[in-house]
Amino acid sequence: MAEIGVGMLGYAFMGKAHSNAFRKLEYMAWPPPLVPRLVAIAGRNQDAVATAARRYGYERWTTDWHDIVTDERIGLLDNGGPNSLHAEPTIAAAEAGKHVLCEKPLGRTADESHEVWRRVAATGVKHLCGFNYRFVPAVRLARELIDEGALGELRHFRGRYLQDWGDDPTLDTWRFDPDQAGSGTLGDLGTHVIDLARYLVGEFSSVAGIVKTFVSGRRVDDAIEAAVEFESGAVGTIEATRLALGRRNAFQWEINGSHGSLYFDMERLNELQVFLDGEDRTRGFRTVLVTEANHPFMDFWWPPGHIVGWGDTFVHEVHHLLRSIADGSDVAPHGATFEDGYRASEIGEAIVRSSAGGRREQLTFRSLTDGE
Ligand code: SOE
Repeated sequence: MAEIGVGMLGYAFMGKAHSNAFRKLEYMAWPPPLVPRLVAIAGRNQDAVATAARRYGYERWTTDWHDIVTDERIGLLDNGGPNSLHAEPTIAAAEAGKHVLCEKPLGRTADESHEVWRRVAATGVKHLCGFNYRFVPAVRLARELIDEGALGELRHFRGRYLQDWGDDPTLDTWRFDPDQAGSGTLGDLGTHVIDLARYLVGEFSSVAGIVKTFVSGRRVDDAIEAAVEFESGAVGTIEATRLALGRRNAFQWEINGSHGSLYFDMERLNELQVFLDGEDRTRGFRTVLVTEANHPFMDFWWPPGHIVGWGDTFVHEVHHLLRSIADGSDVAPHGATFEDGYRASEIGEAIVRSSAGGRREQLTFRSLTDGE
């Protein structure tokens, strides 16, 4: 089997989730489209990155990401670093001929995200932006049901990503530093909701939003709320906060169509709530446990009812990218490309403009040639 050398930037939360995914897919998706070889991991703290190399099984470690860009044994850069380290290493790796996976948000601003998309697309390498929630089995099933027309014409999307760890004013994290993060909850959680709405419903046409900071002295947003319209005519709401006390990782969404509805909650990620027309309306939603043999991604795992976990969505995600690299198939529509990463940033910034200006913002998206 062909191999691909992996260079990882970052050893913290995403470094752990992605390293686990590369190791696991080799034996769980047998045979793998490519055998991932963990060649090098880069991080700023020498002790931490050396420990991560030993822990996850990288052949070597470095405190300088340029070493990954110049290493000929590496065919794929996986960038799980802080947002301020997304653009430069990703562009450099692509321009050195390496395929790239970059965590969300693609950039700290729409300008930066557009620049990454434009420069990387010009190189012809495969690119995927780490919107891993597209790779939840229940989400892929929802997309299949929608594509089959089971819900009919989509009318509403309501999505919210609720966490509560942001309530600690003493917490010291790059996610609260506007220079490193770009934005706060908007880029961290809001982009997940925006991307999932784009994946399941379609392109946004306008937003009317409120961006809020509650914690005094905090220099990034704590919460975003937006009423949105889609090009299809559907309407909806987007919400994201890291101050929803009691909500640990509640990414919840609901879609209402002319023939049915779907509801999902990340804290119950193996379940999809389904209501389809023609059913007895007194029965309401029914719970589908998305673990049947004919359900998405289940060929990776276990017999029906033996559920999967949050980390396994990254196994599905990196498998999708490795297969695109191996057989030349497109990352889109099921994987988020850097265009999706850029558009999520553009929509997020429209919410910020709407909040500042107190008016609804119509969406316009830049093309690949804008800004050349
Ligand atoms: C923190 O809010 C975080 O780790 C996000 O950065 C991830 O994208 C999300 O999947 C889980 O929560």
